[in-house]
Amino acid sequence: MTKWVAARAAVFAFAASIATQTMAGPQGPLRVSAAVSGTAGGPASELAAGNPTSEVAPAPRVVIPLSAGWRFKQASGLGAVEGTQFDDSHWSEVTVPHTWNRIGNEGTERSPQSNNVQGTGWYRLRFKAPAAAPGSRYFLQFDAVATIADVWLNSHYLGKHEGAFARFRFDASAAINPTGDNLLVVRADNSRPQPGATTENVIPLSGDFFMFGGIYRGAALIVTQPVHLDLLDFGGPGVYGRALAIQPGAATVQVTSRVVNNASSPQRLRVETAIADADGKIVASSANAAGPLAPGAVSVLESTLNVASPRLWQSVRDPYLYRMVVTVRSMQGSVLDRMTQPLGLRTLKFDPNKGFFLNGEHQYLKGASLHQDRPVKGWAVSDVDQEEDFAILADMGANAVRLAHYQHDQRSYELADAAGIVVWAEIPLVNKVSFDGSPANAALAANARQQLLELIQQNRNHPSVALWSIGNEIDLTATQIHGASKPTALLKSLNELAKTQDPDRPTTFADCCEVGLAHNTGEGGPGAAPRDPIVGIADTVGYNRYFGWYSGHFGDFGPLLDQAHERHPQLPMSVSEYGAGAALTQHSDDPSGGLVNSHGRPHPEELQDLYHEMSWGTLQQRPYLWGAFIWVLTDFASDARKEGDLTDINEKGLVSYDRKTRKDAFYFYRANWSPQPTLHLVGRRYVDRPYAVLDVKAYSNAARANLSVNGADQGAVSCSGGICLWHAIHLQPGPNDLRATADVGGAAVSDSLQWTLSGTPSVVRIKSGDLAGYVAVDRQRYGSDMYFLSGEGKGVNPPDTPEGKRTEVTASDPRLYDSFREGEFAYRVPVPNGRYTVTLKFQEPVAAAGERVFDVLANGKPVLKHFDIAAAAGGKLRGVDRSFQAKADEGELLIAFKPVKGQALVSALSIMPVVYPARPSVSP
Ligand code: GCB
Repeated sequence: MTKWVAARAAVFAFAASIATQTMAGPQGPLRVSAAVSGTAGGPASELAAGNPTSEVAPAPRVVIPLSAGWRFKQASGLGAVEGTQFDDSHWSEVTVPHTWNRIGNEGTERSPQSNNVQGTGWYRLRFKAPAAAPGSRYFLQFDAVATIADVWLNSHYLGKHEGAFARFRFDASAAINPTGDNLLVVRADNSRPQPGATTENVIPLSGDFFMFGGIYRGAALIVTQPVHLDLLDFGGPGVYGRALAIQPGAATVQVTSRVVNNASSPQRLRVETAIADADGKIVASSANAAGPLAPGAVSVLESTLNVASPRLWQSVRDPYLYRMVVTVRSMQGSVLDRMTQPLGLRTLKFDPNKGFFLNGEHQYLKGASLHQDRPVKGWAVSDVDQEEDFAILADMGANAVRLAHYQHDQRSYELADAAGIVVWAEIPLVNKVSFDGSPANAALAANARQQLLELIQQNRNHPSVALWSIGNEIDLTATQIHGASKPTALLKSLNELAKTQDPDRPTTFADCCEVGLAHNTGEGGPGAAPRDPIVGIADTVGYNRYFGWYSGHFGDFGPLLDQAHERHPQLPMSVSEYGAGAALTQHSDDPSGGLVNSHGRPHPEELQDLYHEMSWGTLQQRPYLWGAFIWVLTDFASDARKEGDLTDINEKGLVSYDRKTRKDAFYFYRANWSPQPTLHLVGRRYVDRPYAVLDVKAYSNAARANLSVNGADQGAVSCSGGICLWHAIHLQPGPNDLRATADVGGAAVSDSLQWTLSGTPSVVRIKSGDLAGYVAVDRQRYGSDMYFLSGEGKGVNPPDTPEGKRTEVTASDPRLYDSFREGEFAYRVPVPNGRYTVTLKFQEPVAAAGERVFDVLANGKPVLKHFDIAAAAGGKLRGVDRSFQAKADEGELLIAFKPVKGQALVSALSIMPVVYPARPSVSP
């Protein structure tokens, strides 16, 4: 069944998708390989015409990549650059994709090779158009230019595109020289958004990611016949599919095609619509005479086709793809245009109590968020780069991805379709809708609507896309500055727009700051201004929460999610972000030993492990959640960050920025999510160890795993929740070889690593309350806080204390005293039997003499009675030491701290064997 539903003049400024390789050469027909999606021409379309061979006639649409030969200069204030007389001979030669920015490096200082300058970059390209019949139409296509693009062809201004992430096209037919030289000039402008800037009304106004400038995705010239499928529909392909009904016996699919007549006379046409299966066999088709189409008209044709016994798109289990092929022919039968698009048949359901259902079957969406950048290349990534990211997701066992915080390259959505990864797609409406806390102005709202329409039109045919997200943490900035936040009107209008444009997909929204649930804000604190209640505007919600990282404790996560569920019993809910930073060179012996400086350094890798173990433990127990998305799959550039061992990088990735290192936490998820046999010893980068006795951990999906150290069997342990733990394993001084082995469903797996014990088992030095340990001024090495029972690790300077406001302890080595353990607590320190000198290091952070008094007991015997640090040291923040001897009989020393008044406290412990003076030699 086919019907014409509309015919009107073409008015849209931007449009369509495609990606193709098919070119008519002088040698005649080309043999082309099977196209995946978004292609013009190809075997399936020939099959649609009833021709089962792969010998394909030249496609009527020619797509010529414009990648090589560009001249580039990063400069503002240049004039007449679009003019043909302008001399660019001294400019750099570049290929597109290209960005001028470079940001994010190892080390604690910004690399001199960085370029974080945001502003204007100019691109110039000379090219010749291909031979084409008179009357042909010419379109310039950009897959993305950041952030604003102005485009001139042969000095004619073609137009402006505002928004860094979507594909856009301009009709260049009037400006092109079809037979001679052409000069294409593009001004890219990624100025930092601020009042008065060119980008002041282009979303995002802010965000924790660097906005790389340039023509950072592909560019192409497209030549079509006068009659063609619409290229100016918000970057969409001009052909859109929709399943009206899916039953086991048949699926009813509606294919909407937008046909444009740019000829000077009315045209009668034949439009063929076909659905091909994955092998290219046509399983449904219709053909209709259409028109006459008036000159300049865009006509919308709907065809309804039935696919018998449909094979469903079943996520990772069976991501089966059909293809829609629309062919526009003249009444004489010649092909005028053709478009192939992916089609996946599936149903989606989001239930507030039971979670997500794909084709009626429950699935917990387990995924990670993904940014699009890499070192050096920035946003100018290749298809191969994107393939690598999706391979990482698949290896981890994810079945979902949040393509944050903006529209990604087409290749990523295609990869998700093919791999069966469910996609959360979103527009870059991040952190705020205005600079002053007021509602979005009309220009910004229009830009957000445009970017939403582009996202939908360009990606609606991808079966992987399950949700359109209309914003991320859109009141975060307002919350932080305690200002008002008024995003409601804009969010409502975006939500309505998404639902009108695509009635088949739910909307969602990632929340930071709902009352009682703020993740990293002073929300609810003194002076907090009322904010719009925005959770519930979209059909579903995601909570971005970082308990145990930015704020609160791991244990807060579950109860607060339960409260949110109670507050919104009808709202399908997910966790759209949770994560923790991890530096590859910073380590902790016990990551629960101290407080993390979430916005600073260090960020021990082991804390990320613990964070994810605790968080996933909480999330998997909540069946009402429809999904959980780790923040974030890989490290990414953010020039606001100086964290861990990196600069300008957010290192919450499970994989390093260069994708070369999968951090330990990656394997925690692989052990939990993937059926692949997994066994991974944890702490592999923490090679140089301070303590001889420690717990060894592996991540595995085996039921049991075995450990050997230096060839000596340490026994098998049972693994639970992906974690296998061997307690109190002894290392020898020097190198130690650890090897774990297991059997996963009949497959033998093993993992090995080497750790070096730098000290000896009888010397133990512990820096209390410190996550990463310290090498003292006298070169003695203190491990991070370890062997403690109870108490709380703290610092003299709370995390996030600004550099200028840091307090120093007065001591010969102040750093040794700047952290502490507080409360009623003990240390159970494993040491070989013998006598030891124990030195305890103290400083009093806050109390006056007489306010904090405690006893210290060694193996139950008092060694310090009514100790008062401030009294002993002569005031606050002064280092003071006390030593005593104690004997270990059963392989350990138990040193207990018992409050008498206030809380007990210690900053460091040094345990050394008592050295007896050598017996004097007796001379005869
Ligand atoms: C968030 C944001 C994301 C940040 C992340 C973080 O909530 O949505 O853009 O990168 O937190 O690492 O703080």
